[in-house]
Amino acid sequence: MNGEQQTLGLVGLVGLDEGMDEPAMDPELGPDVALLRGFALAEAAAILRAVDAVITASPLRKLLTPGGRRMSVAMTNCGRLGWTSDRRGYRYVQRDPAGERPWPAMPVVLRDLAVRAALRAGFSGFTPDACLINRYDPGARMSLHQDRDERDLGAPVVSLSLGLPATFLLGGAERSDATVRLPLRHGDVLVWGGRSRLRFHGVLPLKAGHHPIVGDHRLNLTFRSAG
Ligand code: MD6
Ligand code: FE
Repeated sequence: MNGEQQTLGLVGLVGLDEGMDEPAMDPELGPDVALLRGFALAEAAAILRAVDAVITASPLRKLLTPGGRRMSVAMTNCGRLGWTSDRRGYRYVQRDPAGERPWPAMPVVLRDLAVRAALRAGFSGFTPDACLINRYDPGARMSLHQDRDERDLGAPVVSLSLGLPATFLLGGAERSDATVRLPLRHGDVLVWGGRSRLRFHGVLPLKAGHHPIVGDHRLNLTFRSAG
């Protein structure tokens, strides 16, 4: 655990206006979760250029689960570590298994956004070393899971949504716990950690549509301190 990583216990839905007197709280989200609506809108164009460069260097691919099923979401990474999956399991690796070269460096515009979002949500000292890039085409989904492959579970996960909207399911500590449905739209950033770090979550099948900047899919970037 990283002792510097601390949560101030800020909860809920924080609006666009940095000068707001009090953040709009949403008790539905639970402790140590913040949904920063539109947080990335101002930098969206620069972020998308950076993502394109990463995808050119380390192309998106649909990974195999340890159980042998092909994931519907296409993935790649940037940063010192990248998340991957195959018959041997889920893990973080320093090299892209497709080509055995290091993952592309994490672009400063991405890292900076993640650090500012974490701070805004009450997590100081966030030092992401991994950024997983997910592309959802229509019908792609992510079943309920916990994020527990990271070494430092004291650090939050910062999740940026771009392009088509999706419905995010936020559950509890047990797979069978009830879930709340959160619509995630272009530019939204979801931050969670602390008491919510190991909650189950997933994404419903993406509805077809067209986004004027991103096109016919959704991109999701998750930043973590993995190693
Ligand atoms: C997604 N996100 O939004 C998938 N995990 O496409 C995740 O699995 C996720 O958004 C941990 C924290 C935030 C997330
Ligand atoms: Fe996750």
